[in-house]
Amino acid sequence: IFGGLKVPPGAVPWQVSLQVKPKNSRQRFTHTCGGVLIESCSVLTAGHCIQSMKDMQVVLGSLSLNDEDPTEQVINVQEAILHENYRETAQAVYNDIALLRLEGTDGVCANETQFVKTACLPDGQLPDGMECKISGWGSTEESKAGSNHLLEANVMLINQEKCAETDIYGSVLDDTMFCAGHLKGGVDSCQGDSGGPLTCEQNTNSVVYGLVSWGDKCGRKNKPGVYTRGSNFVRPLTCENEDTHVLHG
Ligand code: 4AZ
Repeated sequence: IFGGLKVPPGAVPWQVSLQVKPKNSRQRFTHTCGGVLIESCSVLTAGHCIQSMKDMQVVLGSLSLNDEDPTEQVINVQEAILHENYRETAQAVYNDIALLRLEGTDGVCANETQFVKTACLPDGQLPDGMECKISGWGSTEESKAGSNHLLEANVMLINQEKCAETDIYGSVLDDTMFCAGHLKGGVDSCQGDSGGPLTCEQNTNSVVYGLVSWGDKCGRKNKPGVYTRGSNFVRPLTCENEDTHVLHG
């Protein structure tokens, strides 16, 4: 995340670190992408994060990649399902979404805690200009490595016609994507944030409106982040994940 701040414990409990290692190798798992927990055994990520012939695991409930958080849950990926119309060109990535099925028993994979919760799925479009949140362990500058600590930033939903203007992204932009960020630059997602959440608050619930997908570098003027349009791919469901405050005394 370019221009972000550290995420406090439990503030983005649906954030996943998708980690891979070459199949059957003794190498360690390394962070490659973000993801979003949407059900106990289901994680959404970007299609371009799925590389074949790799062992994959997800880490949930973690803030720091280097240290082992006592709150973290590490779960193997059983299956990765890439969108059937996923397509990558030199200019853009289309239908950039994949579903990860996690290993578990009796439909329980991730255990819900204060630090691990599901995000809600979107049930339609949200207004241009709305402020939403992005998060991830990706680069903090174009030429820098990823962040050890999970970072977040606020971004604005950008009008689709505006973002398809020639000085921004032009006609490569389609309905499977939308732009968010700040046209003046400075706050953006970046390499290593891919697949992670763009959530917007709706009726006090956090809805995964987008997934970090692509962009022309990071944080540049008139080059906002491009996100996979979640509402294009899911059926709406009723969902709640708001903080419930237990009152004592
Ligand atoms: C990347 O390389 C990448 N500024 C991800 C997000 C953005 C740019 C690049 C958006 O994975």
